[in-house]
Amino acid sequence: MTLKKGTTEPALFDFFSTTPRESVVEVEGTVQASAKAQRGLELVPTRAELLSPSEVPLPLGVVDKVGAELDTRLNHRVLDLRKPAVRAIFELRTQLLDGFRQAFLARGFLEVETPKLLQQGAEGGATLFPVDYFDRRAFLAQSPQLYKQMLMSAGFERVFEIAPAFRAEPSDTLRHLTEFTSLDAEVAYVREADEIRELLEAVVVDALARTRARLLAVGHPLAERVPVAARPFPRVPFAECERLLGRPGAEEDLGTEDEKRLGEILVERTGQPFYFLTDFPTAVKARTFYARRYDDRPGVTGYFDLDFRGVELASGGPREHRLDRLVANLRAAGLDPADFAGYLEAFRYGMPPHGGWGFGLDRLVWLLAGVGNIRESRLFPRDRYRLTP
Ligand code: AMO
Repeated sequence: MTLKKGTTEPALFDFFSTTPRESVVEVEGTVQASAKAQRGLELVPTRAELLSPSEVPLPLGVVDKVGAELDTRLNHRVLDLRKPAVRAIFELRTQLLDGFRQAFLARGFLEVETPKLLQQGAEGGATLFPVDYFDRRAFLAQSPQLYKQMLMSAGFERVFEIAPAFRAEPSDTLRHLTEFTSLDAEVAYVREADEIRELLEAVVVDALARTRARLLAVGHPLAERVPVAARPFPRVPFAECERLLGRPGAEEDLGTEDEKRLGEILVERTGQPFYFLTDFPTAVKARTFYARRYDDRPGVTGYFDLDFRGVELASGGPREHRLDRLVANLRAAGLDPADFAGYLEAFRYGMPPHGGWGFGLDRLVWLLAGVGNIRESRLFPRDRYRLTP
């Protein structure tokens, strides 16, 4: 907008010099070409109206270059979201969501929405949020795991879901939230892990290509950060990971630090940002009762993780579709099959072999946007300490 003392009508000049920053105004005027203006156009106002004033002082600068602490930014998130660089993260997120949805639909998947209020959890007790459900206790879904598997028995051969997942995750890390968006997929008639991995990498490559193309088309500042991923992604067996970490045969699950170190080694070695960690040992997946066990390969499952530069983005694998084995796995994990009656029923009337994965959208947005913390990938993040705004 062009305001020049002497040339702008005095009342308008006063209006703009006294209206506090960040107020909402309606302005009419003439648009003119201008070499000086950022977008090559300027507005010479003829009328202005204050629609909603902003209070002063602002708790958080919107146009100032000085960065505020993340906590301050999240406490006053609507002001923070007004910054173009912050908004850009959500433009990226929008395109990624659409890219994934299109990639699934192009492959014949049906989009499903499974319940988030559950009688029992999917992934074991520790990270469940209990809620009062009239005179009973219910839990918030940690994952659509049980339902996406049940749908395989319904004859829905390829399903995907984009929905919130809730985890009472006490750890205060850069990569954990208590509410995150999970992109889940499940497909019938797959037996081997590689069939699932091939589908996952195809979906990821396709979703990223769509996202990148859309962002490039509008000259978006984050477009170039979306990688052009090449298939196949490298596959590194778990036993090899343990050798690289200097603890061969330990059969311990990978922690955050292990994933980071592996990321440094593997990205350097393969030149690829995405890679699979494959063949998780049965001992590591002992609690993952729904993971298929192979009679001819007793020590390993087909379970895998998909990592991006040292951060786990997804995990999945072939499921146990044989009812007797599933019940045995539940018992071995210390769970009572009676608590899973609704789930187990789906295995009693014909269940095809199946498999799938869960993919954390927020982690991908966080890493692609190049921001410091996963909290910045959500509009109003939830963590161990934050329940508001
Ligand atoms: P898992 O527990 O590995 O697998 O979760 C799948 C993916 O979800 C993301 N994720 C998280 N993101 C942010 N904050 C969290 N607290 C958090 N927890 C998990 C990660 C992770 O890779 N049912 C299985 C999937 C399957 O087998 O299909 C599951 O939920 O990116």
